[in-house]
Amino acid sequence: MISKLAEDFDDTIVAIATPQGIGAIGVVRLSGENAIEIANNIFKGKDLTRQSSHTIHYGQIVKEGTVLDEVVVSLFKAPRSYTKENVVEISTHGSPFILQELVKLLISHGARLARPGEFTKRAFLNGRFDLAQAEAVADLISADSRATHMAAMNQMRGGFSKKIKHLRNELIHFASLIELELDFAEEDVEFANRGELVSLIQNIQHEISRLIDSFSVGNAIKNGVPTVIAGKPNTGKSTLLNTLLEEEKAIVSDIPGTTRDVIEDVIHIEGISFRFIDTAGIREAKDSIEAIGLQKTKEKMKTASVIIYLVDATDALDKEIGETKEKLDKLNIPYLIAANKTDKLDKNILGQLQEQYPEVIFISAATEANIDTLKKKLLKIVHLDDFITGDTIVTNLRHIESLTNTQQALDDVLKGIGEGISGDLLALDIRQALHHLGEITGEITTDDLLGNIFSKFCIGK
Ligand SMILES: Nc1nc2c(ncn2[C@@H]2O[C@H](COP(=O)(O)OP(=O)(O)OP(=O)(O)O)[C@@H](O)[C@H]2O)c(=O)[nH]1
Ligand SMILES: [Mg+2]
Repeated sequence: MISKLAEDFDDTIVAIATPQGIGAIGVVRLSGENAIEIANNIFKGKDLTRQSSHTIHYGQIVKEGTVLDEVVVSLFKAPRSYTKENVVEISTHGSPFILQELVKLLISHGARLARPGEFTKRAFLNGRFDLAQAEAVADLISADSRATHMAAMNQMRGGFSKKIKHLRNELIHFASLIELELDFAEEDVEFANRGELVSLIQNIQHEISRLIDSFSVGNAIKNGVPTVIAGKPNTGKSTLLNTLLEEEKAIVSDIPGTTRDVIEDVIHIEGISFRFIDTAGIREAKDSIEAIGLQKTKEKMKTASVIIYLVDATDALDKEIGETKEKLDKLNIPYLIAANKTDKLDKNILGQLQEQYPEVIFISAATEANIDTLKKKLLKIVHLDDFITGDTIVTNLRHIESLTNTQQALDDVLKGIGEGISGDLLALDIRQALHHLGEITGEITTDDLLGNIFSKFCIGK
C-alpha cells in the first residue's frame, strides 16, 4: 500500500511553475487544502473563497501596502484539478523578482515551498494517474522531438499502463484460483487448470518480451539513435558531421589523422533524434594517442545503432568497398556506405561509379550534394516506422528492470509447473511476478522509490 507521508501531506505547497528567467508572463502555483484562502489573503479583488471552480479573476497582489503586480488568478477546486487538491494559479508579469516576492509572500501566509515533483507526486498519491503516467509527465516536459513527444504522450495517456494492468489482471485471476485450491487442500482439487496456466504465462511472457525489445527503440528515441561515422583518415568524416549538424563542431583538415577523440552531437531528422558520432579515421595507429582514439572508434562502432561508413569517391573504390562490406557485415549492425567528395569528380565518371555501386550513396559533405538522400536512407534503416504507427514503446530503464524481473518470476512459475510443485509455492512465484508488474504502475511502491522518481522532476511540476 501507498503510505501517504502523513507528516506533510496536509501542507499547502507553492512554487514558480514557469521557467527561470524573464518571460511575458510567469505563473505561481499553489496546491493544498488552504490554497484558496492563502491566495485570497494577499489578493485585492473579489473574495476568492466565494468563487466557483474553473474561474479566473483579475486583481492586485499587495505587499506591505504597495502593489507588487496586477495579476490573473485561476481557481481549480478539489478534486477537479491536477493534484485533485484545491489549486490556485497566479499569472503575473514574467519578472523573476515579482515571482520570487510572490512566493515569499505566500509562504509568509502559510504555504510551504514545494519539493521537486511534489505537485505530480500528490496527483499520483491522490489517484489522478498511475506511476508510469506520472513519469511520463516528466518525459513530456523534456520532450524535444516529435518521437519523444509521442512516446511520452502515449505513456501519459495510459497506453502502456493499460497493457501492464491487463497482464496483471490475468495473472491475478490465476493466482486467486490457485489460492482457492489451498483452502481445499484436503480434497485435492485443481481449480486452476495447469495447461491453461502454462499457455497464459507463455502469452504474458511473449508480450513482456516484446515490451523489453521495444526498449532499444525507446532508448533510441529518448537519447538519439547512436550513429557512428567511420572510415579511413581524410575521407571527410568530420566534414560530414559538421554538415549534418550545420555547425563547425569538429576540426577539419587535410592532414590524415586529424580527429583523435570521439565527437558527438544530436540532430533531429523528421522528428527522430540521431546522435552522430565522429570518430578517428581507421588505419594503423602512428602513436599511442591515436591508438587510444582508434580503440574508442572500435568501441563506438560496436555500440552504434547505425554506421555510416565513409569512403573517398576519388580513390579506387573496388577493393575498399568489398573489404568494407565484409567487415561491416560481421558487426551485425545496420550500415550505409557513402562515397564522399563527388564534387571533385567529373560528371561522367560519377555516373559510371553510381551504376557500378548502386548500394553506395554518393555525396559531397562539402557542397551538401545528396545529403538529403543520406538522411532519408538513415531514417529507413533505423526502422522507427513501427513506432510511428503507435506501438507501445518502453522508454524507461526502471520499467525495463521491473519487466525483466517479472519475466524471471514467470520462468520460475513455468519451471514449478513442470516439476509439479505444490500450489502454495506456485502461488508464491505468481505473487512475485505480480509484485514486479505492480511496481511499474505503482500498485506496489515504497517511499524510497517514489522519492527517487519525483526528485528528478523540476520544482513546480
Ligand atoms: N572537395 C571536397 N573535399 C572534402 C569533402 N569533405 C571533406 N573534404 C576535405 O577532405 C579533408 C579531410 O576532411 P576531414 O573532414 O578532416 O576528414 P576526416 O575523415 O575527419 O579525417 P580524419 O579525422 O583525419 O580521420 C579536408 O581537407 C576537407 O576539406 C568534400 O565533400 N569535397
Ligand atoms: Mg576527422
